[in-house]
Amino acid sequence: MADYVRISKALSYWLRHQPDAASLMLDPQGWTNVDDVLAALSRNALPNDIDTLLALVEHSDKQRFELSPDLQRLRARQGHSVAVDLALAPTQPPETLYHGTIERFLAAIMTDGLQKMRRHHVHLSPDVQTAERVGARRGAPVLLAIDAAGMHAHSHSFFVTENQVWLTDAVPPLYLRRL
Ligand code: HQG
Repeated sequence: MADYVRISKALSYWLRHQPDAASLMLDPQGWTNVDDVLAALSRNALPNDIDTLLALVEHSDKQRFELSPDLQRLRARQGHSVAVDLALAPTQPPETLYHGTIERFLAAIMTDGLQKMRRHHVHLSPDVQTAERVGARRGAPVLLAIDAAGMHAHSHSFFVTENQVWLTDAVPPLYLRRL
């Protein structure tokens, strides 16, 4: 299990932020070659057999990674800082979405709204429990409810990834409510 976490952290870094660090090339949709990934894992003294990689992709708690149907290519489903076009279609969001953060960021968020910071989108969760886990990565979680229906009615676009992360460009303070 510890191996899975180490591989997952390495893959997140390479496939979202620094493909160069592992001599990987991402195509415009963020895909890279599975054989190149295995070679990079090997160079970093990480488990590098295809079965381990398949199991990691399949069992990753958050379904962070996606394999092509022919198992030749791998990509991160979201969370990139390098330029990629995930080719997601705009989708009508549920009435309410959630965001988990921490107290320290709250004043800025209530003034400036939720900003994408270093990612390509603001990441929102469909349920409170997930938002709580996201916030808890940084400390005691503070939960925000987002009036997604209201935003959508005012022409804000939403996208949803296959692992149910909702993405939007920014959330103005008007649509935010602390829970
Ligand atoms: C905060 C993980 C000050 C925001 C998670 C957050 C998620 C502001 C931080 C996914 C702000 C950005 C995304 C403002 C937003 N002023 N702070 N105006 N607007 N913030 O990591 O949502 O493990 O980029 O509240 O599970 O925490 O990567 O976003 O605390 O699904 O697969 O700025 O990342 O998934 O942090 O997390 P992040 P996030 P993975």
